[in-house]
Amino acid sequence: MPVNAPAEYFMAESKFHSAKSREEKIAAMEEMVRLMPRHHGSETAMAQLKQKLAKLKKEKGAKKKGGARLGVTKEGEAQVCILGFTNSGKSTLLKSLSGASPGISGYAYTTTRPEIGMMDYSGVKIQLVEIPSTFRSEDISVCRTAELILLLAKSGSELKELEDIMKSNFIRTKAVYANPFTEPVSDIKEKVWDALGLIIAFTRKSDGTKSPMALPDGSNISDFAKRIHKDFVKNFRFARLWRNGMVKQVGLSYVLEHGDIVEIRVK
Ligand SMILES: Nc1nc2c(ncn2[C@@H]2O[C@H](COP(=O)(O)OP(=O)(O)OP(=O)(O)O)[C@@H](O)[C@H]2O)c(=O)[nH]1
Ligand SMILES: [Mg+2]
Repeated sequence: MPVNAPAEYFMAESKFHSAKSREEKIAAMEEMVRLMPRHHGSETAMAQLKQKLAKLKKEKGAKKKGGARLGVTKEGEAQVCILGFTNSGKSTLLKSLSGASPGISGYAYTTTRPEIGMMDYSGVKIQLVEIPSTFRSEDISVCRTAELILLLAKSGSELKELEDIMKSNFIRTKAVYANPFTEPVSDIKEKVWDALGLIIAFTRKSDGTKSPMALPDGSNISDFAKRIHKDFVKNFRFARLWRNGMVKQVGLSYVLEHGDIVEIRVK
């Protein structure tokens, strides 16, 4: 059993045990790999899990040629997949949100491999992944472990078709919908951020410098401290918190709000 695994890990594990198909098992196991803490104590468990996953995938993809393709390595605070039919403006949006330079053209299926870009939201990095519209299972499976899917569609029927593609690939990741031909890019950016359910709190060092940290909405000082250093909770004395120009002293269970500035004091 992995050391310090979050509750979500055990939920994924129970999903794995109750999975009825191999696809569902793979999906649950991919989630387990994603959720397993990465530290020295979990290395063996992680290696075993990855081995099991590889075996499971091999059974499934025996007909596939050319070896397994690597997925997209997660970077940043969250991963968002951009899913849509060809010429739905995926690459154009990826470029305007992240500054990446994917190929863009009026021809169909210009993007043939997942294209990656990093979006900055108030100093927090969000990874964007354009999924090629050929919807190969190895590409679409990136969506399974992403935090969010951004569906680009020009009509309700297109949207419905995209949802059906998700369903048939056993993808249950939260999704939001946008039409880049009618919605301003800035609105789409806000929509993505809102759907991620994150807040930004700032760490404040004793020299007064601040740096942003993204946390799930509802996180408390303990969650915040853990992200800085594992010993911060153990050695915690109190935290100083700035909110709306006021400063107060708070404890580990104090719930954070977007925009809070926090300085942790340790023993
Ligand atoms: N008017 C308008 N045209 C757009 C918009 N977004 C993309 N386009 C055009 O639509 C065409 C396809 O855009 P892409 O961004 O390459 O679309 P894609 O979904 O990445 O397409 P593939 O990768 O080829 O499947 C290009 O000619 C773009 O210039 C938009 O918001 N408004
Ligand atoms: Mg493209």
